[in-house]
Amino acid sequence: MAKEKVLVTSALPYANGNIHLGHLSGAYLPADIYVRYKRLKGDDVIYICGSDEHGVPITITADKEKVHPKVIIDRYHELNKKAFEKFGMSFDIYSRTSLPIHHKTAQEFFKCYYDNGLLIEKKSMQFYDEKVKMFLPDRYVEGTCPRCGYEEARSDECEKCGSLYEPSELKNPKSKISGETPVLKETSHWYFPLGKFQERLQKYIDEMNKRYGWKENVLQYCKGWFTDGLRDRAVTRDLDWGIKVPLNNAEGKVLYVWFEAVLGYISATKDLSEKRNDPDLWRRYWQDPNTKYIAFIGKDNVVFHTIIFPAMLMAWNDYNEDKYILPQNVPANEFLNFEGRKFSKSRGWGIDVIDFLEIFPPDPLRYTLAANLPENKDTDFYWKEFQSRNNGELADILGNFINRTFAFAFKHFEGKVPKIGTLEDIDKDMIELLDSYPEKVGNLLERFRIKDAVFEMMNLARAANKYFNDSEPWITIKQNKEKCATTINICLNTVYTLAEIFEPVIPFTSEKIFKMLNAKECNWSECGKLKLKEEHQLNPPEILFTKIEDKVIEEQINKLGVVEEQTQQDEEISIEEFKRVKLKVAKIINAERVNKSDKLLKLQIQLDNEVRQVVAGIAKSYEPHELLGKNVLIVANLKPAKIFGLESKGMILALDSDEEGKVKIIEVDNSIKPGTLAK
Ligand code: B3M
Ligand code: ZN
Repeated sequence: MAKEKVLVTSALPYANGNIHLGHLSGAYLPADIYVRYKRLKGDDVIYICGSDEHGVPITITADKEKVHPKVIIDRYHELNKKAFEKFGMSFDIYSRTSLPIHHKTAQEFFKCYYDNGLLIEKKSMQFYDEKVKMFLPDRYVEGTCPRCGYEEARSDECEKCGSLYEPSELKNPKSKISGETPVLKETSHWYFPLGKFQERLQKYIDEMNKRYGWKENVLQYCKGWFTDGLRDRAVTRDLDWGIKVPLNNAEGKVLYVWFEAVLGYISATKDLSEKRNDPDLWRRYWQDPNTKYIAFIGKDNVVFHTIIFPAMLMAWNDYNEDKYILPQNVPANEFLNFEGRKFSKSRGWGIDVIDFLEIFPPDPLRYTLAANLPENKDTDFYWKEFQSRNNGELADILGNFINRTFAFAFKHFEGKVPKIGTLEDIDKDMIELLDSYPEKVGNLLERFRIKDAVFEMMNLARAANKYFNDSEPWITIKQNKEKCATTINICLNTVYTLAEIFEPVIPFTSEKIFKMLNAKECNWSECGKLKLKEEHQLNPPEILFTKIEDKVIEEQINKLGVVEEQTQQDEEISIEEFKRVKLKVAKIINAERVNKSDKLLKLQIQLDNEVRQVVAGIAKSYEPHELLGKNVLIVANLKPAKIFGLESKGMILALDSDEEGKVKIIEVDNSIKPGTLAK
């Protein structure tokens, strides 16, 4: 097969925090597995990544710590680079968007669009925080999504439903700096006319999908945006931290972080060219129509990689002789959750890669994550699953097979590869199976079905154990040494194949196995063949996997959520203050939905000798009939309010929402008389 030229990128993580396991599953591990496989195939691959060091995410973190953004990016760039290295990420370069080469590249793109009259200058109303006297871009404002009603939506983008909108459309905006309601104030920005590219983008995605099969989740996201219709997007922001807008009249304005971050892939490749002293390297990938460009990302970044970045490249190509290639595929993953909930640093939920690798080696983590990638739906990391994948699969299946094979070879054949003799059916079947594996696994990896590929890899180890058992070398060694030699020869060759086939997933282990075999990894086309020559000397076996004890896992589980108690310090109040709140038992005697609201229920509740109406936001958690006759706790002396035009007198107490957004009302035993005071 002809060699392919492959350019692979993984999303550039913001250098404002540690990489956690969720990041790995989304955009990094799958890419690394793919890249390692392509390299083994002998394809011409480069793998590009780096830190995203501008934008509001960085300045928010800097503000919190009261330091300059540079302090933040330097710290996290180094930490993340190290974490990735330890995890075995095989980037050709891990660059940074704060480098001059990147600033220059991004400004060139902006200038190209500007000079050719593509950008539109528009005055618009932007949120402005009068207290701190600054415009509030992006994530400095939080509010309710104008499309789906999600209450923690960003100023121009909703994480929940994925819509993009103008800041002025956001409902109930709040400044994240001062907590005040910001005002809208006029400012002027340059806009990229995304709408002009809609038809071409649709055609591009259609064609790529037809030729290369895009993932259904990615196509669905794109379809959503096209249906809404693409609109002009501001590519500048009022902020000091970032890449200066390369125009004279643009004081205090920088390029919008997403506009420049995607170009970071290109400048990182230029950075690699410089480091390798090969000035044209980047052009050989980015500007060769034969390059296969695969962009690995998590689902929250889809629009930027399937619509905005391609449109930017198309626009460049319209005006320049040196033309860029577009992504051939964008195999975005869904999210990995942690023990049933979202990763959350502030709640102490989840674990950073750096911390993980202090306790456990990288390969068991790589294997566990790979076996459970969120390829088509969100998945979860569970500590118990990690333990059982390590103990029950890596150690008991893969490790065990390699151990018993080596133990046998050393005990009975002086650590040398014994001679292969007459083949029986069972041997032929095993040899055939080995031979079929590279293609089987390769086909899956080519189509980004990494989880399935990993499953097949472990199946080969399962089949190998069965072959060993069924061949009974411990019996044949006494009765028919030639047959025993054949078995062990095939087993050693199977070890070789396993080391090769598993290399993309557990590279550190494969390296150890190659050392034990005293052999090198070969091209993928040689994988699965019987390559070990008779009499070849092996090295003594090493321990490949260590079992993880229950108590080690329990220790980790016990740490979950601990930060919550330490950092969330509640404000203290006096007993008098508390006594002002009248908590009373009330019986729900009627409940119905509120017209046009999917959140609210209208309840009639009975206190001692009074019936009141309360409007409660619990419609997503309870059907009206479930509530009838229940005794609940209410705040009885809350000021009456009008909710959705309905009078509401009091508030029903409920426990904070769980992961699905469901709340639980606080029920009181039915024998308690309504109106009873709680103290
Ligand atoms: N830094 C968002 C993220 O870390 C963003 C990706 C940039 S890719 C060019 O999820
Ligand atoms: Zn939304």
